[in-house]
Amino acid sequence: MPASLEATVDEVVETVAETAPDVRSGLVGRRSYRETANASGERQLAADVHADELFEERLGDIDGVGEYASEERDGVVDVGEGLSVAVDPLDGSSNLKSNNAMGTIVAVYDADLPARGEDLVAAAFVLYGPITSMTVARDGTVTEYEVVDGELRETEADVTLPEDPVVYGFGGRVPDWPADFETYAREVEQELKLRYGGAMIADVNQVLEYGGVFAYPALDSAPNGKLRLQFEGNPIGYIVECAGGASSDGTQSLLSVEPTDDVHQRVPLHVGNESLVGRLEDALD
Ligand code: P6P
Repeated sequence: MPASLEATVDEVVETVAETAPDVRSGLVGRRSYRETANASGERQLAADVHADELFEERLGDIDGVGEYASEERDGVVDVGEGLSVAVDPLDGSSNLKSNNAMGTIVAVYDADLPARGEDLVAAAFVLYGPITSMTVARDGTVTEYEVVDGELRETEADVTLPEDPVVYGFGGRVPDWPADFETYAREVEQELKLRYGGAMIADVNQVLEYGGVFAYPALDSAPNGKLRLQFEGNPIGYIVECAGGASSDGTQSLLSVEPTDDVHQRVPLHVGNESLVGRLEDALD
């Protein structure tokens, strides 16, 4: 990657880390729903909007960032020239009312939005767990940090999925699963331990730590699933693939999915150990 792009990616990563403590402290007192809904028709918490405003202001100020988009905004915001940043400011924000883990997802594309996952130059997530951590994928490797006073402290270099899978987590309601996915799920639940908490970042981090599979599949009621390609599918697929795992929309890597002109395009999302994702694709054949 050219030095200028590397420098911009460095600044995006540092800005997200600096902003994470403000997002976390801003959760207090912002657990109420607003009258508004986001472009995906989901109710917005005050915390969703607060986090989005912080990221738009600070990421949009970076020289070398040209576009900003987020799950909480209808369209793409032109903020200058350069890389495009797509953000899920508070992934799993419905967990705020029950005081459970949530995250922030950031995708950095060297292309205008909506972009293909193959145009990613970096992706990261912040996990607001007992500890605020940040996981960053760039140049084919994944690094985990603790975020301390907005500073990154490396805790694990070259994060790689363990070979022997341990956990699984599948979204959607069982009666809404297509029959072929349900058959696959019934096999996996005989082999692994259930870890599903309602915030993808926390569940995917279990897969990165212990090995396994996370999916929010196509549903009978929602053939394209629930999660968004630009803000969730591409960055999480990129991170898991950089960690030696696999991603799929059911037939191909999430990074190969053809984007439509809808920045909020949904995609069935499956990520985890290659063996488990391969079995899933065979099951959906
Ligand atoms: P459900 C959170 O709203 C989210 O976008 C993901 O973080 C999470 O995996 C999923 O939706 C949870 O959806 O249907 O289980 O509430």
